[in-house]
Amino acid sequence: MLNVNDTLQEVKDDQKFVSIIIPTFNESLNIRELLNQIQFNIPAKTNVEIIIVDDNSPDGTGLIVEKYIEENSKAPKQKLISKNVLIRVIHRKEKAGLIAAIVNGIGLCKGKNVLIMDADFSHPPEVINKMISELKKAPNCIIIGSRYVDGGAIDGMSFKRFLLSQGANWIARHGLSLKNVYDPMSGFFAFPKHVLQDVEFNTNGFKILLEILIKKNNNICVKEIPYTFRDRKHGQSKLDFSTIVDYLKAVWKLYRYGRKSKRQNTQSESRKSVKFISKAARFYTVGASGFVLNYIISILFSNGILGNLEYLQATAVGIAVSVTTNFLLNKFWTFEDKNRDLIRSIKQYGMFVGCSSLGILIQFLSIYFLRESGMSYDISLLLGVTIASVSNFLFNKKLTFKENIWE
Ligand SMILES: Nc1nc2c(ncn2[C@@H]2O[C@H](COP(=O)(O)OP(=O)(O)OP(=O)(O)O)[C@@H](O)[C@H]2O)c(=O)[nH]1
Ligand SMILES: [Mg+2]
Repeated sequence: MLNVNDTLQEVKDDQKFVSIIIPTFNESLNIRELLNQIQFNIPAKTNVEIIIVDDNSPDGTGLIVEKYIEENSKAPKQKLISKNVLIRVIHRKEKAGLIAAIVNGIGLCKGKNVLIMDADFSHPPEVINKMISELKKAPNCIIIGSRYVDGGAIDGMSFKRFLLSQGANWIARHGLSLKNVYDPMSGFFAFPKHVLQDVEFNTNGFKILLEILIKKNNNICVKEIPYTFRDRKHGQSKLDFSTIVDYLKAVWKLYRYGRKSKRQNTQSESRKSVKFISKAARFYTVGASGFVLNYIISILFSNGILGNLEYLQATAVGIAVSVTTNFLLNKFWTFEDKNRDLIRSIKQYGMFVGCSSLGILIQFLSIYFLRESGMSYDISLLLGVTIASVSNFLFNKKLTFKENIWE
């Protein structure tokens, strides 16, 4: 069970202005210096509580903090480091995930506001001062330390990590419709505790801010202040393949949450990104079904079960049947076109065949140009098929079913 060191009498009823919550796992080389620097950067006369939430770090991070408190307390057994700063440690039994650790810290903190940061110096303590003053100016806003607004930067991150971070950020902003937030993946942010009223955390992810923004239906004031993210000072990253899988699972859960709550509010799905993605998913599902059908029909017409055609004729029947079923499924299911007028449908069918042929031509040309420019055949083929499938979808959306591209 949790063992919470909150025995200090001075704070029993005293609400701090802000609780700085720092989850730790194996941060023994960073934690002392971090605690020193945070205290150095707290504005005078602001009552602050620093809570370290440690998941029983094998390198003794939790115990190091205990010792730090003991050495620096004003009096024995007190955890008050200076007149306005108190430090506490929450010792958790085992490593049970970052969001769980942070939620645990928030549940036990005494601050009116909460500030979350990492322990590895990726989040510079010098910015805390600015965040606290923003909290004072905008008491109902989430203040986000942002790498992606003017003045923000990333320093010393490996190219692979940079790509992962950019990819994850893109997915969050576009897939979850958070376009007005530039750094929804930030782990460095502050907010008034009341923001979390009626927010229930249920992803097992790494990015608690993302979950807060989605659960507030993106309907909360957000202020981003720039900072320079630096690679961790000491110690090892906890980011591994399972973190990426957890992230994708969390995004999927939040995506469905957003869709459900939007439906409840508007009775129908109105987010353009959601419509676009769901239509693309249907279009490619239809394409896959056509591929299977094409194969089965061609075989059945060549081996005597449905006919005894020459292989080229059997292939032509397979193509004709699958193009027709693809068209009908896309018309009535993918693009939900209820109009059954025969002439209109025949025209649409012609356009569908034209767009599909254009897709084939685009595939040939892309592969030709990529291959001739020196790229290997397998990569050229992969890119060619991708370009052709995307253009096939977009052309049919725009030209056959007369929809705007982005909806
Ligand atoms: N309590 C707790 N803290 C964790 C856990 N995983 C990571 N942390 C802490 O959360 C913060 C962020 O973790 P990092 O390992 O720095 O993750 P990252 O910033 O994505 O990756 P790097 O900076 O490359 O290490 C650090 O302070 C870690 O010590 C966990 O399971 N439990
Ligand atoms: Mg880090």
